[in-house]
Amino acid sequence: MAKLPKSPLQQLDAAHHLHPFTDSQALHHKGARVIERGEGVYLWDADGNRILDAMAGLWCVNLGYGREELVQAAEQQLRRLPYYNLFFQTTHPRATELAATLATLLPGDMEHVFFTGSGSECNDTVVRMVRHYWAEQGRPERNTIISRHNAYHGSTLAGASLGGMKPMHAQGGLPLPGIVHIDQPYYFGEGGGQSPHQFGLQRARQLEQKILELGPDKVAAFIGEPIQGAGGVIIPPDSYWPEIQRICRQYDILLVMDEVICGFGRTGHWFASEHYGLQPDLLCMAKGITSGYIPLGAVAVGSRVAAGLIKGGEFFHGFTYSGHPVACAVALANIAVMQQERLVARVHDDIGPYLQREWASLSSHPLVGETRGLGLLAALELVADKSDNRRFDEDVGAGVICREHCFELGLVMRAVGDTMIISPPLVIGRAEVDELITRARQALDLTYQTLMN
Ligand code: PXG
Repeated sequence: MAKLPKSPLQQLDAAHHLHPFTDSQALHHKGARVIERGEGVYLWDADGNRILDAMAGLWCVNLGYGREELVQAAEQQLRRLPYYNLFFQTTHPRATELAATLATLLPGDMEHVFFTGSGSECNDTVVRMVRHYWAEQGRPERNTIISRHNAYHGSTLAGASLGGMKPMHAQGGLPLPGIVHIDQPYYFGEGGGQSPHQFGLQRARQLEQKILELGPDKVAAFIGEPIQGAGGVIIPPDSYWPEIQRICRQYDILLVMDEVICGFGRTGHWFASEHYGLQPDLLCMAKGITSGYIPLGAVAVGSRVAAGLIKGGEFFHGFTYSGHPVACAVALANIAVMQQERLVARVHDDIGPYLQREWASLSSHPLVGETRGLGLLAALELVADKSDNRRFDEDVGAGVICREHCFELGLVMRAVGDTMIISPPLVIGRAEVDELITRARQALDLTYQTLMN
């Protein structure tokens, strides 16, 4: 591809800015893609191109761009109380109101929340909280946490350790001690000829094997995303989560659901734990809690752990920006809009099923081995041979080729290896879904031409 001259902003960026999850050398060669503005489900780049954002930023802009209600909430709070903290026996009205509002939306007996500034901080909080909880129960040896390969739980030391991303572990000697992994419930990639039901049970029972191998009295908690997002929108077979919950209960292991992506309506429920009939002990949220307009995270705590923490003296943990007042004000406004516009029901009954029906139509494409989805999450698998779902060699980079064609066509769709994924704003309309599908199909056609030439 011919190299275009870089704009002054791109030059400045290359000179001074180190980006997250980015190969800096490649970026310096090309120049960063500059996004300048957003409205609804669309973005505009510095060249004036309009792009349909089928990833809602990074799985977070659930109300879409340009929502005046959220801007107003932030502005009012900035004028009234731009900052105060929640440490040392203090609160401010927005944090308390948000904690109480979340308690009405959360599944099961979750009445308490601990605020953080991000999803990663939620998961660091989880590690410290479950170990503190068990220590206070007189069981400090219950400190190992079981997670899954190819999970994503963030980029801090604890988040990246809980995550199961091999390239992340390879940089800097992770995972931390006391964090171990079992296999993921990825049926398309690893089902190996079993029925989905059998495969789901088999992968869940790896948890039991791991607990027995470690000794049940050494295990503090199991953590999982209801649907793995960054790992490739991996939707477990229906048999998986009930079996995980059964095993956690049998061995008295705390169940932690990381709903940083799945929470706030993405699956057609406030939280995906409801979809799977789960009653977690802890639940992490971030991203959609403010539609990504401002950073905020929260760990919801069920009655058992909350009772232990409340009795257990001071928990020496917290962040300067835990429950930042402006973030809490935006979260309250975000939830109010979701309720006024009945967005969760809309995803469940209307736009979710519509998107899934249209998305499934892509399965007839010669490059597509499977489509899957729930609510406004969806994935498709690119394959070299549809008859036996043989995948492309890794060095072909089929997913990256498809992603680049999407960009050329004005569509943001992510590639995780050769899995193409979407997670559009919850406010997306039917005509916009039609446009998304049309562009995705065109991108698949162009990818086919590129790969077959
Ligand atoms: N848990 C889950 C399930 C996530 O998806 C985090 C925790 C960490 O959240 P913070 O706010 O610390 O980033 C995430 C974040 C991707 C991608 O490429 C996914 C995330 C973040 C950045 C990129 O899909 N998820």
